[in-house]
Amino acid sequence: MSLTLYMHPLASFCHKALIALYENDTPFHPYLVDLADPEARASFYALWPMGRFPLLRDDARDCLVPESSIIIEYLAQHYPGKVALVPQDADLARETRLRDRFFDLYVNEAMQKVVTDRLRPADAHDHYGVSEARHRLRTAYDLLEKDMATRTWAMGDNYTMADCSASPALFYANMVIPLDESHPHTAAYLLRLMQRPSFERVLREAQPYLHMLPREAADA
Ligand SMILES: N[C@@H](CCC(=O)N[C@@H](CS)C(=O)NCC(=O)O)C(=O)O
Repeated sequence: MSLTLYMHPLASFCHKALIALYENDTPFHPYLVDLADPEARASFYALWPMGRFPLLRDDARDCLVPESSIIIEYLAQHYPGKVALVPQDADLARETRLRDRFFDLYVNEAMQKVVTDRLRPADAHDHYGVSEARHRLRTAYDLLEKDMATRTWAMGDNYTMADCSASPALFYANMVIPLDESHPHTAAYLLRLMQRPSFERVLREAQPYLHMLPREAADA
């Protein structure tokens, strides 16, 4: 087995890469990085000084691949499987990348801004930034609601990389601003994502760590 994924089972961008690996039953070794452990943190930073996971190591090709979208592109290119996560057609591939960016930048990162602010000391909250992030998230929900009224998956009938990104982004965002009755099509889409065996497995594996999430509504 040549692939190692440096990850944490609670981290949303790691979920995205794990979903891609599980979708195609790609063999890999999961390497849990505990950033709270000084030794583990130092070795991870020595490998990738940006200190962000997921990070993929491929011994067969002797390379290191950071960034969740690039990891999925790399897997699609070098370890393709039954699910074409990046379509062959150039226009469809570009549209898939746009939707992948949308979920990462406007849903996942907005959600993370709200959640990580809850971990800050009482005198260091960024109320303005959190309020902006919540506004961005609501705008993203409204745009998605229109799209998901007529689509099964983010790109239509075919499951792609954009759905890998959507899964953890919407799962955690739904805890920050519930989709409930206001965005029924997006809520139904999240349910479909959660019923997909790849994401079901990721959530099952994250279960023992979910209590670590900062849930108190310090930003409400
Ligand atoms: N753009 C990166 C983002 C990766 C990222 O933000 N990872 C978070 C976990 S979801 C992380 O490594 N956090 C650790 C830290 O910030 O110290 C990607 O798509 O992989």
